[in-house]
Amino acid sequence: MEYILYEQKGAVGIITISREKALNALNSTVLKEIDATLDAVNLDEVRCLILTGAGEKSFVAGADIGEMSSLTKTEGEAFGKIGNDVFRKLEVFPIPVIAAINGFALGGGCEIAMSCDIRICSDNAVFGQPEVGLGITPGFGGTQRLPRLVGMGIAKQMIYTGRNIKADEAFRIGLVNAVYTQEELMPNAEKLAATIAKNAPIAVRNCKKAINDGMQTDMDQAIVIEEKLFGDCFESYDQKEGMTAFLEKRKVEAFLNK
Ligand code: DAK
Repeated sequence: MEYILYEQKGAVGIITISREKALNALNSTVLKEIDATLDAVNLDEVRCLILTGAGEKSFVAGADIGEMSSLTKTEGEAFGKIGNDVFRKLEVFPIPVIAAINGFALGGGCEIAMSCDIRICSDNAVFGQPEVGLGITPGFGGTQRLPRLVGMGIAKQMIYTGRNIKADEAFRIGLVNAVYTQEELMPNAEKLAATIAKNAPIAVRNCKKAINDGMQTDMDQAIVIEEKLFGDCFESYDQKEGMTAFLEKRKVEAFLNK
């Protein structure tokens, strides 16, 4: 891989986008490498992923403007599809993905963070959808995921003005769950990932699916989705171990993902 580092620490996988010279901007190679990295994650061992950017300045400064500048309509659509496919793969990835946002998260950078399950950031993080200033709309899901996360009014204001916001404002509007110093960001991301990874993996995966699928439909159907995923946990080793441990007043020995 040219631009992606992948490290597995126990049950946690860490994907680092490493194209520091261009502030980790997403060109088509970066997008394809993220896709290939996700395909290679060992889902028997890894129970939570962290996505971050290399360096102390930028998470992802957007899609690569140099690469996009000369695209035709057809090429633009193809570029958009590569990005949308990989962002959607992250969003529906079977295990939770935490975005550890360590600086600029602009355009496609904000959008890739929004495709993750949970966002935490460092105090130097900057968020924004500046696309209208470049003559385009957000193209990697920003018009869809931002209003779902922060509400339509705030999302429209951010997208129509193209104005950037800082970490404290991102926290206030619910775009990120927590803000840490730069030094504390990754330790806290790993702590959060380890806490998730300790829980019953089938249950955690089913929670992700229930929330994702249920939020796209009406409550009557959403409840049915939940029922099925709830039922799916039963007869598993982990369900039996979790409940038996409670009844025997002992700690769970281990969840085995089966
Ligand atoms: N693309 C390419 N290179 C970038 C980049 C980007 N998005 N952002 C930064 N760089 C490069 C700079 O060109 C510079 O390269 P050199 O000149 O050193 O070769 C290097 O990174 C350092 O950047 P600066 O010198 O500008 O650093 P500063 O600290 O002065 O400023 C900045 C940092 C983040 C404020 C600034 O670099 C900046 O404004 N960057 C652009 C941010 C931006 O507008 N991002 C949104 C991009 S648009 C689509 C799907 C998706 C999208 C579009 C279409 N389809 C469906 C087709 C998504 C669009 C976007 O994300």
